[in-house]
Amino acid sequence: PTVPVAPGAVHLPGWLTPDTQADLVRRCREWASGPAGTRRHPMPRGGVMSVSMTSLGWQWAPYSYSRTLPDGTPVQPFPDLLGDLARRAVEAAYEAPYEGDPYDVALVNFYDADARMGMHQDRDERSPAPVVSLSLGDSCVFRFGNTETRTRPYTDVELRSGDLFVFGGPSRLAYHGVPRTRPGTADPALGLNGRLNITIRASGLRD
Ligand code: MD3
Ligand code: FE
Repeated sequence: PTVPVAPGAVHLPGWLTPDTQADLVRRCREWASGPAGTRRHPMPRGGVMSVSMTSLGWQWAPYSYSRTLPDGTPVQPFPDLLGDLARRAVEAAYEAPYEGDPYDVALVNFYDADARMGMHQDRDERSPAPVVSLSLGDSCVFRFGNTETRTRPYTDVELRSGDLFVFGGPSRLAYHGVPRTRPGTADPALGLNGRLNITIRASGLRD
């Protein structure tokens, strides 16, 4: 099923098969154990994010993109697999061929039981291409807001393992966040303790 949540925002529950989910969990572990590793980034107004992140293709540094980590470690290449998956995801969501900028950045976000993500906009990309979000493991409450403020009105959506969410058009700059996960809701067969979210983006940047 395809569930429109707002103009340009489309939720496709259960889009990933269990086999693809298991394959992506395995690959996320490999990417996270590479030289650039996984980081909890500092926040703009102080403190450190509770979500651990691995960047592929470009490092979200934060809060801009770079080909290296702050200590100079090169970011791992963007996997072709994720580019193909993103294109197929957008085509499934909008039921139209994708003709936008090439997908070239992924952020792998790992949430333990206490991790949250505050309301924010994603505006570091230089491309209007939709953001593709894939959820694995524990369910979460995803809060989808408006483009003006980080407060109400917003819609809370339950995201479960295997769900696809595509954010394009007028929704591309909407505030959004993850107020909580639901620890222990992952299928034990997936072998994942917590929640993984993969976002795939077009940076609109060139070297
Ligand atoms: C709406 N991640 O990485 S995914 C992020 O579940 C991020 O880890 C959350 O927000 C997570 O920046 C939410 C859903 C998502 C991703 C990007 C968006 C929603 C978005 C960009 C624009 C609008
Ligand atoms: Fe975001």
